[in-house]
Amino acid sequence: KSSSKLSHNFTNNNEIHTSAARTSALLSTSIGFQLNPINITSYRLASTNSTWNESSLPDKIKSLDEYKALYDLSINDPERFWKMAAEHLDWYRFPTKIKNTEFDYRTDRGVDIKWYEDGILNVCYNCLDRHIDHDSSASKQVAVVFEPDTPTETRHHVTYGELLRDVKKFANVLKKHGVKKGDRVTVYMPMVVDACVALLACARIGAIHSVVFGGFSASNVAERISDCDSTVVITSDFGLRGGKCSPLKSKIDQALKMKQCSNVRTVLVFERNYGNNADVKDACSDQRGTLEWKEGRDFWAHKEMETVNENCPPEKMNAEDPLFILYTSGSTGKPKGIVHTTGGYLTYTSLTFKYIFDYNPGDVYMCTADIGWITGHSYIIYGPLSNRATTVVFEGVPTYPDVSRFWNVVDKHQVNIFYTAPTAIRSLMAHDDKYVTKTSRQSLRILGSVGEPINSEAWKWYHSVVGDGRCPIIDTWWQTETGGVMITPIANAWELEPSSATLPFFGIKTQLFDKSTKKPLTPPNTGELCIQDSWPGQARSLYRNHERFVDVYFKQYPGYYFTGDGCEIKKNGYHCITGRVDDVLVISGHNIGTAEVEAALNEHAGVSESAVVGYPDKKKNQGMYCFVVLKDDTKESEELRKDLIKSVRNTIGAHVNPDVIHFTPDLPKTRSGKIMRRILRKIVEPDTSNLGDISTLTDPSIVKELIKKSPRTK
Ligand code: 6R9
Repeated sequence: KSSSKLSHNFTNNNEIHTSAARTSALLSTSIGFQLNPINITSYRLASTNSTWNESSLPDKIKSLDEYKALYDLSINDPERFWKMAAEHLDWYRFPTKIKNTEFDYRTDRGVDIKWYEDGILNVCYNCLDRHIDHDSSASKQVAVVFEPDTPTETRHHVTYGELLRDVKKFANVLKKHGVKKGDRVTVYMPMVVDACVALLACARIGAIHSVVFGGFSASNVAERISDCDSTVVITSDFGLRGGKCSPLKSKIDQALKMKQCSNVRTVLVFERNYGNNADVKDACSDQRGTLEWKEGRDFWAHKEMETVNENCPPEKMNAEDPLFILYTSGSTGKPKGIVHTTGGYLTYTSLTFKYIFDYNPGDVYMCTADIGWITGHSYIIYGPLSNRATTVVFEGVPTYPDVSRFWNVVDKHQVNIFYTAPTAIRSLMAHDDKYVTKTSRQSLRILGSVGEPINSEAWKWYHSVVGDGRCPIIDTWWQTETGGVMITPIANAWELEPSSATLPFFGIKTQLFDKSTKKPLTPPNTGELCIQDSWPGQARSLYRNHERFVDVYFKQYPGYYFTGDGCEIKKNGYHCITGRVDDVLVISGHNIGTAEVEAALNEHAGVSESAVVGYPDKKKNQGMYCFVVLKDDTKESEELRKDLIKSVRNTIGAHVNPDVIHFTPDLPKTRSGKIMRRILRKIVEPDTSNLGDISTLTDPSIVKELIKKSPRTK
């Protein structure tokens, strides 16, 4: 372990917990956490005497004290903090201007965000070449461990040297097909190493990638291709997921037949061949050889790579040049093309990865997200690779071939840091613990969570069963728009509480507001979460639609970035995200967060998952409708229904009375695992005539089932 450069000089004027208390908390065999006995209410409000006198940032954040000293610096002197952070990267020209940002739309300048604006760097160089330039042994270090959908498929790990070679070649293929700096390239790929090659190659030549999740329908891809006007598409013949074949190339063929995609001139197709086990058939075997091929437009990537040379100098990019566009799965309206830029994004994802996950050289890190989502961008590719980490690319799903899959992969690759979503945790928790406990998991050191609030039952199961009570749970709150993690524990630096993302990362100043009065609230309190000042990783705009960017994020609370999430800040300063603020029910004058009710339902021993929505009710303003998924071994019954209503009343209060409990085997979810509440609301309203686009659901058929069974549609 590298030692921290801590000899800074700050006086600790708070009763900070001792590291012994923390250690005992972490080692405790039962649950392994304890409520924080100390008062850190003032962690950001009070003037501490903590100062940071070093000229560079430490390698690790080891305690709350260190955090406080650096946090204060990051808020009081962001220029100095973010200059030190930028020193973690290699620049062709180190920036002289660090921060130049305006959040207030009412000013002459309007909302305008610039970081490191005169700096010059290349993201791909920072993720690959520089590790080898600094230490030639890096070329032999494994950069990406590929774990295919079918565990028996044998695959080679890819070293930094190999990855760099492939990226350079593929970058030259892009150039050969006329792709230039600033051009948009749509990427529609399965979770394979070639997806990393595609993104890094774009970054190398300054092309702006726009990844569209491989589960999206042809018309959704078409919409995203045309919105950013891509002329080149990178895809794969097939993808494999959960033993099923996904014909990606043919979806692109369909998309490109639509008028709005007439500008696409080149499709580069990676081959998803079946590793070295030629004797094993995969789910796509029957479909191979049936591909539609348009001469002059479609090219095999591997064949093209044979025609180019291996030299490809990285393009010198301005820090504010766009790196990528990523469309957020819009729950309403047109998808938003979130734009991230080069210098600030990489500085932020790199630093958050390093500190939050306490990455040590040699660690194997695994994130189960898909590269089609921001988590895949920031914490499978850019954050880990810029830190010279070994990152696992997992093609499969948590339940195939069986529900031990994650833990078998952890054992197989000796994964030390594991990062997944609550939805996966809850689905695995519904099965017998033996599927977890029969695996070793001894390599695990840190467990992360992202994507939605993690209810305390899931948190505790993740902690005690998966992590054997030894691994801290890093509940990271952030968004596509924020680029990187915003509110989070830092592994082993302070105590945890179930369902709390704990404290803001460096440079992030949170502010709660009252939804109706729009007035700022002083913690402890619950309100709408805003961020007071800019951070380098934040989105700069929506692609060619700055006005909508300002409307959505900067108009509700002038001068602040509005997250759209509700948050409780507790007495000890810990933050608990309560869910989207648009998911609040108003029943008989009481404001009830649907997330709160869901958490209460999920605490019940028989419940695997739930989703709560409101419907119009003349008497009470709204009625409360609860969709409930039961665990494998639990049967629905009238008694259970009553029991659930009782436990919600007991947990939240007698004013909270579910009107309908609807047992269902599943919920409509987006491919990223988020429950599509928009559809549930329509079902219970009931207004099923126009459900909108349901093609982005993992299983659209569930919607019909729900309508059929709902008492409100009868
Ligand atoms: C990274 C990502 C963003 C929304 C966000 C919030 C929810 C994400 C969370 C969480 C509670 C967490 N969310 N992480 N809620 N606790 N740890 O998921 O980005 O797909 O844009 O979603 O997800 O509601 O506003 P994105």
